[in-house]
Formats: sequence, structure tokens, C-alpha cells
Amino acid sequence: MQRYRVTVPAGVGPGQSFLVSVNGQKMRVTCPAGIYTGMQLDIQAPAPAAASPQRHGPPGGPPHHGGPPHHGGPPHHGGPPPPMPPPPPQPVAGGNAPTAAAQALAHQCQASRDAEAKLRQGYPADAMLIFTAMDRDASNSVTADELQYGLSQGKMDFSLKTCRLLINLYDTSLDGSVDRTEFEGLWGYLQQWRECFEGHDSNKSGLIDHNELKAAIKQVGYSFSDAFFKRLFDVYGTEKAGGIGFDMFVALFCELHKLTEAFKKKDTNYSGNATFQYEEFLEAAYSIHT
Ligand SMILES: [Ca+2]
Ligand SMILES: [Ca+2]
Repeated sequence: MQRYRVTVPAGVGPGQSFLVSVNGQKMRVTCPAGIYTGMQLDIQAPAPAAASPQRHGPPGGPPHHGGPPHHGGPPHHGGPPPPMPPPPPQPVAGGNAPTAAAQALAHQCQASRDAEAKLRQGYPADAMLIFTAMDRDASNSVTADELQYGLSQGKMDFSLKTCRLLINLYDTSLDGSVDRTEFEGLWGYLQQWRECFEGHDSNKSGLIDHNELKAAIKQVGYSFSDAFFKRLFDVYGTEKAGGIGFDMFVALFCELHKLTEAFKKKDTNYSGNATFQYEEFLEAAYSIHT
């Protein structure tokens, strides 16, 4: 068996099959999950039969120079010609008639790719264009993985953990991803934190130092002791870089928000004091992940 790379033809999506021609043999390939029109896919197919010593070129291929195959005798030009590579498999038209739904999906995927290319030139003002670019599988929802990839296209390198925090914060339908409406909130939130971050990053180093973090947190309305500021800086800062990058800055505020909300549920009269049972405390602490 040999591995061949094929391109998924137009109108074919996950679960649908299409025909390819490998070494003159037609075979049916089923498109796996997450692979759509235009994407490449590796398949296994029988290797071409070994060329006989009397015949150069692949079996079934055209004879050299339009004439009959050479028989015996020394090869021309002092050496045998390099073996011809097997012909690339070609999708065969009409293997599986695309349905209207598959065509619509292919169209959406293309729209996503076009929008993604624009993303690399800078984020458009319209959050819905960004949503389309990030929704790579045209599922009408953006997952943490899609968000991470989409942000990286706009030169915002976020960890998957921070992307999950952002998704969890705005996934009001609790289906693990954000739809268009939820995304609008998420994107607005991210823009606000970006302005806040850039506003406090006075030397434009791309990192927030201890004092800049303190000012940012105070501006947002949180009031902490110096010891706790130091604790926050130690948790989210990277010792090597000497500051907090935008990724961890966003993670910090997502987690702070979640924990504050969990506390407020028990501090019903806003006294700054709350009583937790052991399991309630654990529930509150783990709420940052949901
Ligand atoms: Ca999606
Ligand atoms: Ca959702």
C-alpha cells in the first residue's frame, strides 16, 4: 500500500464519499470529520506494480516518445531514466452529486477562508466578519480551538486555556461554543481589555509590569492589598519575561470575574464577608472552569 494525497472536490463534506483515480484504478473515499471542499486528505491505495526491466515508466503509462516500449539493450544516455512517479490521483466528476446543503456548506467554508485571509491584514470593525473568519467549519459557532486559531491569524497569541475561559464566560447556552450573539459579547469584551492593556502598558513593551497591573486593576474597581497584588502578579506574570502579556492579562480578569461572581452569590448583602461550606468553597473555586 502507498499513501496518496487527494484534494476533496467541490460540494463534498464530512461523511460524504467521492471517487478518485489511483494508478488507473477508481476507488471511493469517504470524507472524514472536519475535512471539507478544497482540503487535502491522505489515503492508502495499492502501490503501482513494479516496472519490468523491459519497460520503462509506470504500467499503463504512455510509451516513451510515442513509440513502443524499449526491449532490452543498454539504456540510453548511460543510465536508466528515473522511475516515473505514479500519476497523482484525480477526483472523478460525478462520483457523488453534491447536495444543496453540501454546496451551501462549501460556500460558507470558502467565505470563512476569504474572511480569514482578511483577518491577517487586521481585524475588521464588524464582529460578524470576524466570527465568519473564525468559524472555520461553518458550524455557526466558534469553539475554543477556532478562537485560538483565529486570534493567532490576527497576531494575538492566546493559550487554549485563555480561549476556553473566554468561551465559558460568554457561552450562555452552555453548549461549549459561542454563537453569533455570544461572540459579539466576547469580542467586545476582548476589545475593552485590549484598550485597557494598551492604555496601561506605558512603555509599549507588550507586557504589564507590577505597577501597571495595580493601576489597571484599580481602574476596573477592584481593591486589593499590596500583598494580594503581588500574589496576582506572581500567578499570572512570567518570571522570564518580567511582566504579564495580554493573554494572561485576559485570563486574570476572566478568573477574577468568575471567582468574584461566585463569592457574591454567598455575600448577598455585599458586606465583603461570606460563609462557605467545604463543598460550596470547592464549587466556587472550580467555577472558573465552567
Ligand atoms: Ca465552528
Ligand atoms: Ca453557546
